[in-house]
Amino acid sequence: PKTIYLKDYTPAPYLAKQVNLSFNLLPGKTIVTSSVDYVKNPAGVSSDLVLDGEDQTVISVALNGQPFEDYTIADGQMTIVNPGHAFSLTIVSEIHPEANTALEGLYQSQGNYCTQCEAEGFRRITYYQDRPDVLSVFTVRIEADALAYPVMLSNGNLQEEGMLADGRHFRVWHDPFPKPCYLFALVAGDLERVADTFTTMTGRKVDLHIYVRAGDEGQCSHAMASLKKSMQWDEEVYGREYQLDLFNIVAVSDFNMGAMENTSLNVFNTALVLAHQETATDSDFMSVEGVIGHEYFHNWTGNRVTCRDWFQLSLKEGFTVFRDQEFSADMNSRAVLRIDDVNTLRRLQFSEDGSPLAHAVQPDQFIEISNFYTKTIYDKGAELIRMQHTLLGAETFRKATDLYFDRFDGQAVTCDDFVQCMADASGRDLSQFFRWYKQAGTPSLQVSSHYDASHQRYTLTFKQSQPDTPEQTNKQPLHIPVAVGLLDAFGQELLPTRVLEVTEREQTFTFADMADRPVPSILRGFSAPVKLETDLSDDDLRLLQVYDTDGFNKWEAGQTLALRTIQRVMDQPEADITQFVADIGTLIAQGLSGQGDKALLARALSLPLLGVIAQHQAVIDPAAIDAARTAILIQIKRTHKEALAALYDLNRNSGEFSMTPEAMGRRALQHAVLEILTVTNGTGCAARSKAHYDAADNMTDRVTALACLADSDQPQRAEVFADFYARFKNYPLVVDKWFSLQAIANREQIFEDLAMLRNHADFNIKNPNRVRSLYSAFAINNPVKFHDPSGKGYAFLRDVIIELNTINPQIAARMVTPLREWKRYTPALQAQMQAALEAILATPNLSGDVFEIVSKSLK
Ligand code: DPP
Ligand code: ZN
Repeated sequence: PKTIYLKDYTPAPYLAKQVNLSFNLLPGKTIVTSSVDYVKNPAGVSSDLVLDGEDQTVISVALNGQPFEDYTIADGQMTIVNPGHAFSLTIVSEIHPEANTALEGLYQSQGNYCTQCEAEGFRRITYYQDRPDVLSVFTVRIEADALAYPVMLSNGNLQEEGMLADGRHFRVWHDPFPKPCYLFALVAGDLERVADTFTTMTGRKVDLHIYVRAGDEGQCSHAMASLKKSMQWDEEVYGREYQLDLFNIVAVSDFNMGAMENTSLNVFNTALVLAHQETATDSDFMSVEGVIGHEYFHNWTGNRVTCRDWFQLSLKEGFTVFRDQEFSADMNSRAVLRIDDVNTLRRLQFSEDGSPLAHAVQPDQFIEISNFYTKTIYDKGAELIRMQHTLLGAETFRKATDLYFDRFDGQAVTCDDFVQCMADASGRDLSQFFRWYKQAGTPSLQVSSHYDASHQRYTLTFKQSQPDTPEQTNKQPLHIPVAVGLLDAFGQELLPTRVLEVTEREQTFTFADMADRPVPSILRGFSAPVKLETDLSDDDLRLLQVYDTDGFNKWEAGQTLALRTIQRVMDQPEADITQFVADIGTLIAQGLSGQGDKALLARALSLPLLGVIAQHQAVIDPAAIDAARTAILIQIKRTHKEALAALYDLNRNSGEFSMTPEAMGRRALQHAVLEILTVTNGTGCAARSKAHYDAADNMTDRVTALACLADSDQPQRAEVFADFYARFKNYPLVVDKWFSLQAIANREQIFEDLAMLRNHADFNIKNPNRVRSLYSAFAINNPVKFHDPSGKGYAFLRDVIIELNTINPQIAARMVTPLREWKRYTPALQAQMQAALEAILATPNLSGDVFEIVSKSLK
């Protein structure tokens, strides 16, 4: 496998003026005819036309209408030496979507045809310059059997349709906006349509269509409502209007990723479209809203302005994640969303940044770009945009994005171009800030405070440091926005939030006229993706936990106290934790008094997850972390049993099901309380969980009950899991939950359970959702058993990676993630993880995807 470098970028030798594609979808094969008008690119450095193509048989080639054979094909590329200044090239090839299990290019999902071209799937459809900086106008003709494939879609507007002989029909689609080929899409199948409309800010009517399998129409209303909200939000917040008359969403069951933003024809994993209270949890509803928004927002950030090359992936992904996060924050509770996003960032992105796979938001090199759809590119990338928003302020940030769209609409640009717009609109120098894009690793930010009573002066001193990461050492200091507020000893706010800009390795900020020592609330809203180390006392944290005006830091103070307590118990199992347990009692009492936001209280009552705690450990021993965490939960339960039971009762489901933030908060709080009440897994715990299940009128409550029963050996466990399966066996997305909830069980029989699930009639290695529901759920969300000292957990994952290597290399490579941090574990676990990685590396015919992740992990 070959490494590709950012520094080697050169403009494409030829521009594609227009692309005509014709698909003849036949039983057992598909014939693709591509006719492209090329002209030489004045900026190009070569005069050879080099086209990418894979997994297809070329039937004929014609140059300017004449049969042409003077081309060579080698290593996935067709080369034509010096074809001239302007010419048309027609290539006819044969592909096999029905045999495509990699789910890249054109493939079938449950008998329907669909495409996934990002990043490099288009080359599996036809020979083309498969790179995002070649933009062209596409016209697409699709022909298929009219009965089997009544729906035939591509990007843009329907131009022509008609019947043909032998019961076949055709449609022609035209997208007038030039686009890179990764945004091309085609769908053909037997699907039902849910329709609505949206009127844009200039009064244009847009038809909105969601296509799903027959029977799923009743699960589309949330997605449709989310789409309309997204369109309106983008107009209001960014002044961005949708440009075409039609916007399609198609839901498919077999999909490598979450969803894809193809121009006017978004293709979605069903998991991110379908949502109904009976079959989807509150968190599923939130994901659907967020991802519908995300893909819609790509219309401007990704499609209208696209990436020059794949090193710029975060240009569109980081910005679009930031946009979808802000959209969700505006539609729901901002503090809750921020807490959940930061939890994910810490658990998954910080761990990536600390692993051999650490890479910059704008990386310098890759082997397989599909391996770079990472938490770093997406979520850290979003944090970089958020910091620019913080540094500029909302108003100037908006001016900068206006400038960005204005300057680059219809172009393929770089992250540098984006930041330059931020700099130009604000008049600020952001060159130091740009280091965030180039330096991998999570920075540490140490803060120490000093109060000088005689001068009534308070100072905060920050020290930043950057860890070494693969191929990067001696990093430079970053430009870090630190949002700070000050409280007095009674919890009154002395100084509302202000943004300190830390640019030096060590830097002191002074606050004058402080009659008493204040308590600082530092990094409000998590204003920068750093590991903050403070010298705040437990008492200071306790004050922030109760009084901070910043919802995020209020929660964060409690989490820091929890982390300190967990560490104390890990160091000394008999440690006195009565103060911490009493503090939890105060939170419970608040809940009983009916004060405060329930969603926030739910999060305050939840101890940090094992994956977050692990980030604070020099050597990770999952069983030891779990033992300490569980011991604390047991003490909380024993101490506050009655109060917890009362809080549970107070938040019982009363009346109609509702999706309001208040109702979701109530369910989340009940979940958090039930989790503590059932931590000992005894007979009473099982009875409680079973009762919760029996009273449930929605999927959130059912999943809560199953999660609380998962670790149990009581008879209710089997009863409830069996009932759940029987009720929902015809809903694949719910069956996924059934798999996952068993895979996360921390109990003795887990390896027998895993074997049973693997051999279950509903398991399907070719369906990525099902594979994730078993293997990712186990390896990521069952850390104790995944890291079982026997090594059985690693072997289970190793075997599926080897099996998937030939079936679906992208998914196989993704599955390696839980092994990549192997060097951080105890020596005994390390050795077993390393052995699993080496066994994978020794597999014959290893795909480039898996090779890259495994070989880099082992370095
Ligand atoms: N570009 C896609 C997305 O993130 C890839 N799945 O929306
Ligand atoms: Zn995206």
